[in-house]
Amino acid sequence: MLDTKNQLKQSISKVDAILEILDARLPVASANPFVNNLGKDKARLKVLNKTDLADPAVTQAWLDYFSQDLKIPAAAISGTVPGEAGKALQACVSQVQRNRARKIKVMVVGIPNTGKSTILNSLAGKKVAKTGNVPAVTRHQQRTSLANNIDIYDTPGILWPVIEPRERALALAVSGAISDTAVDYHELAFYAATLMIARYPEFLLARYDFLEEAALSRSQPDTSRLDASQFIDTVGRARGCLKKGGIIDYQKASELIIRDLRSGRIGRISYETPEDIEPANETEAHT
Ligand SMILES: Nc1nc2c(ncn2[C@@H]2O[C@H](COP(=O)(O)OP(=O)(O)O)[C@@H](O)[C@H]2O)c(=O)[nH]1
Ligand SMILES: [Mg+2]
Repeated sequence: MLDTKNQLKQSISKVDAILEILDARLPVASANPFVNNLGKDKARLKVLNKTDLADPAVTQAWLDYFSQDLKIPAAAISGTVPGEAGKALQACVSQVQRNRARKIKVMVVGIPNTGKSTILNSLAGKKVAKTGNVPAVTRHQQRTSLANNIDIYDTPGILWPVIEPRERALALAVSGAISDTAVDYHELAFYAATLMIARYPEFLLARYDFLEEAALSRSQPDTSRLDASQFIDTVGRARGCLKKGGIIDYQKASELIIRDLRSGRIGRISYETPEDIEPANETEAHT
């Protein structure tokens, strides 16, 4: 890991600006903790990507938090929407003193699955990087020359071990940053259900119309509301995730819920808010 940190340090020292790609639904958990430190003297833009999947109000709160509280320029985009990546790049390079004779070197950093390759392809206007909902498809650093005298460097998405808080690791796993073979769906579904029951109960009612409104009503005391296990159980039963003898297949039910959440079918959901982070003021503390 020290090695990869040194590599990152070297790569950063060679470029003029950093385009830091984050998942808008989890902009702290999806950040590489070393970039804050290694990139602090560089022109940099925090790109909150996949905003189409995130809660718009929470995304706005993150933009305010980064740009006003932390004084780090930030932009929210959907890399899959034509033109949006270009706007982010523009905002990033506008911070660099331009010397027209020299190329501007921009490095794209980000953990797996945040959308680096999608953004790179959008900037290049053609397919230069492989994309996919599979972590770490980019293996080597590659350079792409763009118009406007800009060279962009794509780095492999390296995932840093997130040890705590546990929620951060779980948010990462739900986002797809961690290989699906390495995740425990039941724990993920429990985490996701807890979050959605607390913050997005109306989305759950709309998606899973067999749920009883009273069971998710905010006006009910917590004890009479559906808890995460009961929720998974109810979804499993209603959607026919059953084993022999009519026993709920928790694995299947959990996978179904995670698939629904990942695809955006439940709604635009953010996993972290600035309030979740601020009390401990941890954002920069890890670096
Ligand atoms: N909904 C949505 N999906 C996106 C967006 N950007 C990328 N993706 C998807 O996220 C997955 C990972 O993207 P990719 O570019 O391969 O990520 P990388 O691992 O960082 O290079 C792919 O399935 C993309 O289609 C976005 O803005 N919105
Ligand atoms: Mg990639």
